[in-house]
Amino acid sequence: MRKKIVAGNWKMNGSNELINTLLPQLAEVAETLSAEVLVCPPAPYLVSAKAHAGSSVLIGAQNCHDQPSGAYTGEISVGMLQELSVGYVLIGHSERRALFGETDAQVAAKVVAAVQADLIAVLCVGETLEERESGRTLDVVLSQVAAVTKVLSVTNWSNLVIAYEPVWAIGTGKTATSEQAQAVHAAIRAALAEQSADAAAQMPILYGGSVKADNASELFAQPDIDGALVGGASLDAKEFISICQQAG
Ligand code: G2H
Repeated sequence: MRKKIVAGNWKMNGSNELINTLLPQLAEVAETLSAEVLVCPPAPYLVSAKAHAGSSVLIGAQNCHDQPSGAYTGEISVGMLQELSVGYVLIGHSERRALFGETDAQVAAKVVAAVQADLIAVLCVGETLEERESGRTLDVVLSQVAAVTKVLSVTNWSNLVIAYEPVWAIGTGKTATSEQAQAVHAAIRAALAEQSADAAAQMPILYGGSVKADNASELFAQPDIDGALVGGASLDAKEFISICQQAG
């Protein structure tokens, strides 16, 4: 039985005030849940987020570099995250891929670096509207997943979480129907099972893309949807807490 995970991706949003108010409220609720609750604020807030999150809310970064150190202005290494006891990192979010030109190869290198530093990598994959409408959803998504699984040994898959986020559903208010999402999640799990049935059965696969309090429970009821990666709705304490509670 896979544990549900609800992760909040604050993107380039947030403030000291949001850290100080939202996280303690969330921590109180998260203590009562069996689902894991993860919050990924912008990097400058990681330290204070850890301090306000208590032990019941996990804290993650939104990105990392694949190199351990060097002349990479503006970047963050996995060793730095490790030193801050930040245990999770989002990798390959569609905004990173589309706006910052991250390729499958770079995403895979980042995942390997994160896993080698014993972080949990949340690998984001998803198709654009054009790719969906031309019938290429599974080709695109499965090749994004394969770019990582071909370089990450199955013994390290326990440090991997996959987030399926159709690009056309991100921040648009359009959510994939629970059936559309389930179909892609099941296809991802089936593709993973070709390498290891056990590791595939244990892999958490989250759905992301305009998840809100009023569509979460239907998504969570699907057999291969193990939680959510939540953007906009994770900035509102009441809304995000409700999503976490629906995960159980
Ligand atoms: C997808 C999601 C969080 P939103 O990017 O990663 O954002 O819930 O705002 O669509």
